[in-house]
Amino acid sequence: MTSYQAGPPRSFRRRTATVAAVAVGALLAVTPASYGSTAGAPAAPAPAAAAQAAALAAPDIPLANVKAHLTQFQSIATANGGNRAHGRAGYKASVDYVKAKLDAAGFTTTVQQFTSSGATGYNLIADWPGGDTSQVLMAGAHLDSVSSGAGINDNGSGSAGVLETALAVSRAQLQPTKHLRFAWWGAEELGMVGSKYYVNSLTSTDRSRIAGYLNLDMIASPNPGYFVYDDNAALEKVFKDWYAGIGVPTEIETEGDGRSDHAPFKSAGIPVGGLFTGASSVKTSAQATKWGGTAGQAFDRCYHSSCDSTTNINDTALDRNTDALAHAVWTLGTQATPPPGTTFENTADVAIPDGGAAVTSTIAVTGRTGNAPSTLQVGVDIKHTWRGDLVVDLLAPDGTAYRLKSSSGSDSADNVIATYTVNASTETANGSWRLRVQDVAAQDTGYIDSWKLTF
Ligand code: DTR
Ligand code: ZN
Ligand code: ZN
Ligand code: CA
Repeated sequence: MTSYQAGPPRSFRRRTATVAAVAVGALLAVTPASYGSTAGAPAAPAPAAAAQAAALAAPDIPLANVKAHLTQFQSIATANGGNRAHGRAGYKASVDYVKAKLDAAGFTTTVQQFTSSGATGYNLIADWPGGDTSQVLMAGAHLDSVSSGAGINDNGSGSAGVLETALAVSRAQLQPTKHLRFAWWGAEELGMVGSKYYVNSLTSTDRSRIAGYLNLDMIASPNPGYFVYDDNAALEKVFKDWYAGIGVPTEIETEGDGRSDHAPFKSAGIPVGGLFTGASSVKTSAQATKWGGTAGQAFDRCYHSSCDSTTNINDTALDRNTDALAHAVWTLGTQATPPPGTTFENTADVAIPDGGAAVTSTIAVTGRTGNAPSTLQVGVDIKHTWRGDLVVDLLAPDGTAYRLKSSSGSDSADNVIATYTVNASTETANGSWRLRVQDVAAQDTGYIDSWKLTF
């Protein structure tokens, strides 16, 4: 790394104390206002508000109801050649079953047709009337199986979990602040065809109105693990906190990138989260110690096999994951939409390697509509003993870099504490924004103390 030569000889430069060990990367707290931390988080709710919040706690979803849907999916497969695959009668019969339940419960349902591999496919979309349609919270699951079996864990389990959560919304006559939309995808097993078709069919405005998408794909594996998607810090936290509340440790879902219906949403810059209990990978002994089950055995030995039937289900996992989804829908769906002029802040310290590689800190912005403003305010607080070493950029969700500060060797003053105005009007507001900082000269070090975006 070429050290910066201008300025006083290095021997005269102040050394810095070793920066305390700091967290690196994105840390966002979920706040009542949005899927990102906001400056000046709201004070503790007044008793009435606390009572209201408590009143909005999700109900326990009856396991028997969820299993009844699996029984129906099994019957449908048995009556239709043993599967519920794309292009087969069993898939359309599955759509008809789920749609009938939702229509009877007061949802506005839409069947979206598409063609894949020469066969007609169907997505089922169910909107719960009400809520702010500029803030849409979605939950979904693929309804199709592979052709070799009934697909009860993959993915009758996710489909039934999403369905029963939707029906619980109806039973509660929930009046969320956000608009709730539930979806059952076709042709996931052919490569997320249905969910890709849906996302691609949205206008950019409609896409920007989706505050988050929660995906359930395989949530009741017989030898279950408890995995939470880590694609968005705030959504991940909602699920992790729920599981922590029942004393069940979770792991981040690592094998799924791009492997289920959250992928098209993530590619479109929409925050995604989800739950997973494992497929053909093998449970380790450490995992068996924390979760029970059998080490050295696949999470689901019947993955994509004919034995993926109603006997291929772990009831505890099915119950927990469905309750976790309900918690997420109630929690995220009833959060107040952030008002204009909202600040999103990340206060996690991130060490900046001396004369080394750039580091980033992330803020996941949601709850906004449309594009960012032409006068986006970027507040930066970097502690450093020679700020001339530092190059600072803002990275938009699509990766576009906006230079905030270039290095200037002679500037030996401490710290970068400033607010920059960026014309970000061509950038979608929702998404993961990053602050990128690089120390381009040896000696003198520091760390990102905090930064914030005000829309
Ligand atoms: N591709 C999914 C199963 C799957 C495999 N890994 C993950 C990770 C996260 C969700 C799903 C999956 C399928 O066969 O439907
Ligand atoms: Zn599958
Ligand atoms: Zn699946
Ligand atoms: Ca330095």
